[in-house]
Amino acid sequence: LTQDELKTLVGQAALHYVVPGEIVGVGTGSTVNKFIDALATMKDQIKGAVSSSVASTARLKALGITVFDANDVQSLSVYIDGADEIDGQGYMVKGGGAALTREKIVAALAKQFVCIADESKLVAALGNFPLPVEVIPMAAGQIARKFEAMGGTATLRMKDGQPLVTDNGQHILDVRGLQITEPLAFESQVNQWPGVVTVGVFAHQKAHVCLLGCADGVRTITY
Ligand code: DER
Repeated sequence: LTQDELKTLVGQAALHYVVPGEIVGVGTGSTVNKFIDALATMKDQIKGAVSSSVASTARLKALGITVFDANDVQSLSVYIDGADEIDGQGYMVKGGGAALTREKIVAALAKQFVCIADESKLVAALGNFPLPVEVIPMAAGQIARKFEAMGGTATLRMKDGQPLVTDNGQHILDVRGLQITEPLAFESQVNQWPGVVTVGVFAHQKAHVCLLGCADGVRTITY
C-alpha cells in the first residue's frame, strides 16, 4: 500500500467515530483531507463541522458540509486530526501544515481526539521532526535564542521567499535538534515564553485514539 492509500484507509476508518446529527471537529493536512472526502459521503447525517484552518474550511464547504465557528459550540464529541509524530502515550508533534494554533483550539473543545496517521508517524520519542512553534514576529529572535540555549536550532519558516504568515497572521519557527523527553513539561515551559502563540507539542491535548495505517490494514491504538 502506498502512503496515499494508507491515508485514505485511516481517513475512512475515522468515520466510525463521527456521531450522527452532531458537529465534528476537523483538523488539517493531507490525511485529514482524506477524512473530509470520506465525511462528505455522510454529510446528510451530520450537522456540520468546526474547522482548524482556512484550507480545511475551503475543502469542507466545497463538499457541501456546513462549517460552524468554534464559538458556536460548547463542546464536540470528537476531533479528527493528523500528526507529524505520535509517541506511545498519544503525545504528538503537530504543525507541519502551519495550523497548530487553531488545531489545538478545536482539539480543546473535543471530548475525544482521534489521530489518523500512516505508520511513518509513529515514533518512540518526539523531536526528530522539526518542532513547529507559532510566534509573534517581534519575538522570533529571542525565542530562537532560547531554543538554541537548550540545544535546538530554530529557523523561520519561509514561503515563496517570505516568512510564512499563518491564518492568525503570525510566523512559525521550526526547531531542529531537540530531544523532547518530557512532552507535558516541555509544552508548559515553552508556552510561557513571551511571544509564543502555540508550541507544536500536543501533550495537554493528546490523542485518545490513533488510527494507524499499516501495510496490513488499520491498527487502532487507544491511550
Ligand atoms: O499540521 C498539522 O498538524 C497536520 O495535522 C500534520 O501534522 C499532518 O499532516 P499530514 O497528514 O499531511 O502528514
